[in-house]
Amino acid sequence: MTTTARRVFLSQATALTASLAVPAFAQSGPEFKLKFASNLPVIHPLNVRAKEAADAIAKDSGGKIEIQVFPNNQLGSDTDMLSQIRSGAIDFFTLSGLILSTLVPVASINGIGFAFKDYEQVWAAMDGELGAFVRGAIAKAGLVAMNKIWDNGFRQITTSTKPITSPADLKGFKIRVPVSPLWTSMFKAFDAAPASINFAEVYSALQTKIVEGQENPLAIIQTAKLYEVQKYCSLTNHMWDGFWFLVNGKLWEKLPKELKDVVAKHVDAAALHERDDVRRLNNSVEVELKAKGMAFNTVNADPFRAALKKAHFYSDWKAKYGADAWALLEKYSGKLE
Ligand code: X2X
Repeated sequence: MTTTARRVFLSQATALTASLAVPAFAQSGPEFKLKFASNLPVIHPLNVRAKEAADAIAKDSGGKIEIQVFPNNQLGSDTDMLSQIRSGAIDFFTLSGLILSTLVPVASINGIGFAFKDYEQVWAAMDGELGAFVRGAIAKAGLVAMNKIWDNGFRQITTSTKPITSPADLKGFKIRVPVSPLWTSMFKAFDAAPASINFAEVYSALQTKIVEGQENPLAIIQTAKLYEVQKYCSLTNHMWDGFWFLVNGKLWEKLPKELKDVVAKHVDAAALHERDDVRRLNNSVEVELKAKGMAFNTVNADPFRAALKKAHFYSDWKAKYGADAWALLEKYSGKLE
């Protein structure tokens, strides 16, 4: 080989090696550029873990899937985002089952007042037959719910005016609730005055005193800084709430099997991490919230449960969900009526 020929050969070889070393995706860009949206602050574990899942999915799909994360209602309120996930304007969305119930009625069943006593019951139900039943109903509405529901937590009542110690304290009380018939019905059963407001508007509704109080898990009271506009926190644990990780149905059909597997694997793994994070936060954050000036009280759940019974809350909702769904709830929660 002459020197020139050798040089040409080497440069061709280098070019060849270089082109082999560059994965296909770097030349063509991702095949699926997708959007994930949520209503929670960027520092909430749900968004931290969703971002981790997005990174793992990008890597494991060889760059074929890119997921952009939009936290904090950047793309609109829950009501807006529910329309967007249905139309395909967004691809992934974490939504409380209770709010999803405006489209899939049975999806609110886990929020029945004082049903679950602890996380052991919650995960047995939601990773078991009750969760499977709800996911089946979600699928019929054209959305796909990943297997593992993400934790929001047991909900507590905060107020700017007084602690809630008994159902009597809720009489006429102006409380913000998320947009969901179950929430409204439950606080009406306590004779409160619930106002349906999307989370995007909650801080300002509290700040401007449109409502006196709201209810959310401690992790949200902390990460959304609701302590800045609320004084009292009453540990009612009145319901457990979780976020279904929803996927637009048409996108899911379109995704090849191996990419579906990559998405499901990382999203469900992230859900389990998020559950740990949220539980830890809910258990530890009380001290910080006290330091920020919130006053805490515990309550006895019995009179609250009795008030709901008296208002026919349980029997009315049993009739709405149907005996089959109700039996699945009670399988895990124990008898409620
Ligand atoms: O809207 C709420 O209060 C929140 C953040 O907990 C839900 O998404 C249900």
